[in-house]
Amino acid sequence: MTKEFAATTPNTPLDVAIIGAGFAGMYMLHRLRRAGFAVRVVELGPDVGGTWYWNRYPGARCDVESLQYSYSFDEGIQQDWTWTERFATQPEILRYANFVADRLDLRRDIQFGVRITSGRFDTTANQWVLETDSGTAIHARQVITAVGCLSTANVPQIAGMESFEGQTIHTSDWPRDGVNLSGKRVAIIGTGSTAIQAIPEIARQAGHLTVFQRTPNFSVPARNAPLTPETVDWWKKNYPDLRKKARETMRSGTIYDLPTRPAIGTDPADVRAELEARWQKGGANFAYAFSDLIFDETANAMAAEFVRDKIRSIVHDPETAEALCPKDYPIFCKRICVDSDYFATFNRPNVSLVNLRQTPLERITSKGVQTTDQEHEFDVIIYATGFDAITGSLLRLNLTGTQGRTLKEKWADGPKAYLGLATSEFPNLFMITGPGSPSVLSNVLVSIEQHVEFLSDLMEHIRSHGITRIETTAKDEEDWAHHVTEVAHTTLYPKAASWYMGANIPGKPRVFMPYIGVDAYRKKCAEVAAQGYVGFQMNGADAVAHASAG
Ligand code: NA7
Repeated sequence: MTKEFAATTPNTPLDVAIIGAGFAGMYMLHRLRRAGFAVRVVELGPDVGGTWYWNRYPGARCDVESLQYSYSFDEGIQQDWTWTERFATQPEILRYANFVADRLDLRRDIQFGVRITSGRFDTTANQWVLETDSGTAIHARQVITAVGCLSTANVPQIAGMESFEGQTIHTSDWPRDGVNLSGKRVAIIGTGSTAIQAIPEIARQAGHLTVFQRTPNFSVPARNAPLTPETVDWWKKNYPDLRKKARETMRSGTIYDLPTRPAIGTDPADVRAELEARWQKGGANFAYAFSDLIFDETANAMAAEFVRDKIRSIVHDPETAEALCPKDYPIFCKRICVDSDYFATFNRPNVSLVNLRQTPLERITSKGVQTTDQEHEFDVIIYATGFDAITGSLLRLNLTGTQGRTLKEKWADGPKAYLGLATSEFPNLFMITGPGSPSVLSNVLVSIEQHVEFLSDLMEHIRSHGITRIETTAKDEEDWAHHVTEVAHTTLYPKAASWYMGANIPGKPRVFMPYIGVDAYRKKCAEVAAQGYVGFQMNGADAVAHASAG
């Protein structure tokens, strides 16, 4: 039964409206409610879970180990939930989200099935007015977006798409009742992490699976396995230290076996032995084999060649193997994929690869996919074409700031946000895992907790000082954006045309969006808070003067 929510009005606004009920929105709600704020979450979907609610494609899993991809803020939750596999499946993660929502009784303050269609900041009342598709506006003093970084699908514009007479599915909007692929002729377009997880599973179900690949990806084996009770117990017992280590000392917010030496200067045989050991161990730990892999092109090339050799040794058909080998960008500069049997799947008789570099995709027909050399006929076409990452879901909110510009207009040349948390002209608006924060280059649960805790402290600060309007400055966000770019350019990341750069969306500005370094970022935020939230200008009853970070 849908709960009725009290109307908000300019005279009875919420203290805080949160947009999104994924892991970020859930924890933000819990923190603010506990601190006594009048708060409500508005969520488009019918239940909690965010990306894990929607991404139900076969094989969907988290590529961060489950014992680390979970909340740490509540010892009871941490101890009472038990993960079953090294890398959790989507259904298990969604069960976890529901477990937390039940335990903290979150749903009573979540309005489900409502889309924010637009929003504007009322400069007289110093509050946001969010318009919804239900026709009822939501008034709130502060708005916090928790819309996720990978939640607006990239549906490519391919001629003839609407003419296909079979079933069309995007992996991020997989039908909740599942899809019977048994015996069917199935196409999958895309070979990013999603497809790399889905392809082995779909190949087991489909009559025939044809993979349309434009750019091959680097992938390492997950070596997924059930967790033993001993492993789980050890983690639970040591959680306080382990969580602290992940938060404060790891670039990614995930505990990996950190490198002890650079690849350059190490005997090549030792380099290969170390890479082999990590390949056998499985997971993204592979990326941390040497300290210079992400900084030095020669070192990086050694790891890339190691993976290409693995592909060549796994895939029987030499032409297919070569087509699956990424060659034109450094390894680790697009998200490293973590798979279960991906490359071996191409040895199956019911799987074929179409190399779109050789025979480009021309259009979708009523029967299937037309490439430059032939028409391929299908019953189902699956688009595993990714997301309008990091900014897509923020821009879709259609928010207008104090200068009459929408966020999309303001960010026409790329997003600029102070600490990835706030942007000038948009007072009283904060973003969890926004552009310029570690977001997708981190264990996102760790980043979410850090943002939520920073923002709840900030909300308490402004409440106690009677602040009614808080806004960052153009200079502070400019300086931060410059710093984000500067840090990125100390690495090889910008050398790949990745979705970190916006390169997967035609017309999207090419700006490196995530901040590299969970540990450094956390320190910076703590300093900002300790200095009275330097970089934010605040006005209100106390008229507290806050200096600019510049
Ligand atoms: P990705 O990593 O963006 O992958 C999308 C794939 O779709 C990629 O192989 C693209 O090829 C391909 N693509 C996109 N548009 C087209 C068109 N028009 N024609 C052919 N192929 C196309 O998205 P994922 O969902 O796999 O992963 C995103 C993240 O979600 C992942 O890292 C996890 O963190 C969760 P391209 O490389 O552009 O040539």
